[in-house]
Amino acid sequence: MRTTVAVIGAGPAGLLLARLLDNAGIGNVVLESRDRAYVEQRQRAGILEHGTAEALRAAGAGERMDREGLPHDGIELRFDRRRHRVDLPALTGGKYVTVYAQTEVCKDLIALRLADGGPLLFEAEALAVEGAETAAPRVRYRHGGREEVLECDYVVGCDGYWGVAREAVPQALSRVSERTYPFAWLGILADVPPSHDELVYARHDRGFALLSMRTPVLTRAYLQVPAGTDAADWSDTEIWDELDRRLETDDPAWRLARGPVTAKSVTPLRAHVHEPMRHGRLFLAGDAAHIVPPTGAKGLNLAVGDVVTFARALTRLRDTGDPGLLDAYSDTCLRRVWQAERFSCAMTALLHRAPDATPFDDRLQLAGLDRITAVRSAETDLAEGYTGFPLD
Ligand code: FAS
Ligand code: PHB
Repeated sequence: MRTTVAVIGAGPAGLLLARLLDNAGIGNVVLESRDRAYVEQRQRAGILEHGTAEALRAAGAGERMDREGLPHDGIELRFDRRRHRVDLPALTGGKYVTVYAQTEVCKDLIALRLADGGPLLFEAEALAVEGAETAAPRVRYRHGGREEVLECDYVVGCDGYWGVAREAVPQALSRVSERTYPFAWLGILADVPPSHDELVYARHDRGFALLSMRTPVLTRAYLQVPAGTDAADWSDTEIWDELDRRLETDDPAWRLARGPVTAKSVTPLRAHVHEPMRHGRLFLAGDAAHIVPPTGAKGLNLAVGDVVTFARALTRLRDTGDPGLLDAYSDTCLRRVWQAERFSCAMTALLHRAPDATPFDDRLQLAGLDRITAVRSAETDLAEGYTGFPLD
């Protein structure tokens, strides 16, 4: 098989890239190792930045998002029994975020792709990227029990952290920066309307808690737990009791609504950046190149930023012969990636309690939060980080 762009992975990065290339009239084939059902139900991100929602609309993939997604103009910071609302549009010149789950973004893009008849091969596992340093790279993959080769001009590795694309960048040319945290997130889905109409980020001496949602009747919530925690060690009642403790407030109107927990999982917290994000005709996008701690809700949004940058650059080369944007792909994306790492790590440090935290550390965190509530420039910095860094 032959195409212009081989896209490895049908997560949000690979699927949106395929859509953008289709819209630009650039041939592409998507290889995805799992089946459709798995990709469409894999619970991950839930918050779309302002720029991500605009990119989905511009790609003609925003119709259901605008119909069913929940626009949010604010988030709440909860600490020391206090509640503080951060008014996002007021601090960012009108930007807001949208609650619309990654599962739904993937469902929409897959439906569009299959409706257009574009090649999207499920249960097609890429085995290796070959010839990235040549003008004719190829992807060796297994599909239907047979080994195949996809010839192309460019390969974009959108195959996540555990994918194969990154392996094609020689170690001698790679620089990896990473941080692992001694804690993780215990996440639940629960069949109960969210107890608040915006996300609540709580800092507490017992650890971080996040009250999020998927729909007006589906709550998503997270608790900071020690790294290596087994979700099965937490009963549903223990989870709700702990959420209640960490979300405590002096506001008599507050009450945490409990309901049946339908999913429970533990996600380790870590940060990882692989540089460069390009090696010859191979480009890395999304989790294949970078992981951020989820505290800043940046993972999915960074993946979108990478593929918007790639599609724009390849279209420019095709239309004008100018390789400038493509040659700048890695630097352009890494500048945004490091801002997202800075923001996500700062949010993680501000809101999570380290196992060896001292009373002095606790006071520093509370002072940091107090400053955000009292100083507009500090609050603006958080709001700008949360609503998203420019895609160009
Ligand atoms: P993805 O990992 O989504 O997609 C990669 C795709 O490539 C997958 O479909 C995989 O099956 C496929 N693939 C892998 N190897 C392949 C091969 N050899 N051949 C073919 N296909 C291959 N972000 C948040 O903002 N909030 C959250 O709550 C949150 N929770 C998360 C929980 C987990 C467990 C993880 C891992 C991430 C979470 N994230 C969260 C971040 C998440 O949203 C990612 O940033 C996002 O999925 C990145 O999208 P992609 O880069 O497309 O990678
Ligand atoms: C989520 O809803 O999954 C979510 C929201 C905000 C975050 C992280 C995860 O910061």
